[in-house]
Amino acid sequence: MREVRSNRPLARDAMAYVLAGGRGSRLMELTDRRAKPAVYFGGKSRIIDFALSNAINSGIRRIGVATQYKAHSLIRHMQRAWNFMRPERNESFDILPASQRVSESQWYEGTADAVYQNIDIIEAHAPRYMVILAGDHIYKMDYELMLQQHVNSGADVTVGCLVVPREEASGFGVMHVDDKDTITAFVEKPKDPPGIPGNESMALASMGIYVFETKFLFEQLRRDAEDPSSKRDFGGDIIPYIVKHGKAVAHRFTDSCIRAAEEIEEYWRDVGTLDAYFDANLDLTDTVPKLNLYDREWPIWTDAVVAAPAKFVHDEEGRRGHAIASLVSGDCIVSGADVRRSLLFTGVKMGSFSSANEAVILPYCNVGRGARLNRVIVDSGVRIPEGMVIGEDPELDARRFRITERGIILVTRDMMAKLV
Ligand code: ADQ
Ligand code: ADP
Repeated sequence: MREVRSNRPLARDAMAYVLAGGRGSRLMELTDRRAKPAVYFGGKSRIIDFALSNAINSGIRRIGVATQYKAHSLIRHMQRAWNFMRPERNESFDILPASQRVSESQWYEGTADAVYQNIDIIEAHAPRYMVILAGDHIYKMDYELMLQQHVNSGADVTVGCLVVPREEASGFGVMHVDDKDTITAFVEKPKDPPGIPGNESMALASMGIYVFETKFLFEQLRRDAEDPSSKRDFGGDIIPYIVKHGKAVAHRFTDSCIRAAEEIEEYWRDVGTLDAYFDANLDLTDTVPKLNLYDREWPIWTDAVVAAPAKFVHDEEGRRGHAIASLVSGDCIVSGADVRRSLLFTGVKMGSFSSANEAVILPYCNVGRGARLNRVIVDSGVRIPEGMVIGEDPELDARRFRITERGIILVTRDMMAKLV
């Protein structure tokens, strides 16, 4: 086994490559006009900010982001928030839309193809290691630890993994490992996921994040591109091939917070459904939330919008505007309104006598006078008309808006436009 001796973090020799092309169709109309990584989360961020912040906080200074599906607001966000890299210090930030650079007939076919088609751009940055990431998960993780394990174990690929309940594992790549965490078997999204030997109710699941030496990754991508049976996918093709013909090692996820402050539990969320998205946002309103956004050791970077301070005022009849157990961003005005266990993203205006209870209200919404919102997600830019009540009559709500099995309601601009 080779030990790392240099003090220079391996992250400085690495490039993070974020896959941000997926649709995230289980988020329904929330991803009608934007890719899942562009969906807002946590009061002011977008989902992709978590993977990108992890990369920056880990010390990585070369980043590429592959986009495909409905990438407009994602690209605009990244141009605004993530353009602080300095080429003169060998730093870079490349947005890589599927632009048919290799073949005019092809978009990115699968996740491996989204890297393969940009090999020349990556080569120009000459990173020694590649950290391949998904752009659609909420978690805090130090990739330097994964890089160190990769070098020390002599693996061809290191795969980030989590322990999940077996009945939830069929949406993941599921693996078996030996006592040194070398992966001995890997199946992509099995219908009947194998459990962990000795702990059959749980399964070891891939997080869809991988570390490779760049040279080896390119060899694999070029080999895969010649294989007519391949779907050009990391989880479906590249990783199973290496497990069979080379050395793949599992890296067990540890929350960067746990190292920093011995915090409660490891936090990783897919937020792939409206219910999961709602719960993960609402969790943040707890007094001690599972995800700490106030951690100075591991800040979540995002677009520093120019916004006036949030303001709470009396309405004309002297009713106090207030918010309790809530996250309220800049440019919000709460005027004589009652806000509880809710998130008001940038620029939300709550009118007199209105109320929000367990509401996730995305940027630049206007909640009209006397409107009441209960257990609802309101998409960006929606104007809730005066007096409208949402979340008190499931039958009425189901006719007007999207309502989940658990009764969480989604309201979008398109749905509202159909009502008037
Ligand atoms: P999935 O979750 O199904 O499986 P996949 O659809 O392959 O993930 O997307 C992975 C990432 O790549 C996402 O961030 C997505 O946005 C992006 N993406 C998808 N298609 C793309 C394309 N054509 N171009 C660019 N980006 C694209 C994967 C692994 C599993 C693992 C789970 C963990 O295959 O083994 O368990 O992630 O969530
Ligand atoms: P996304 O919701 O993915 O960001 P848009 O960028 O189109 O998609 O923004 C959604 C809504 O927010 C639109 O109605 C837009 O007009 C509004 N909006 C965006 N930025 C501002 C701003 N600085 N001031 C006021 N409204 C804004």
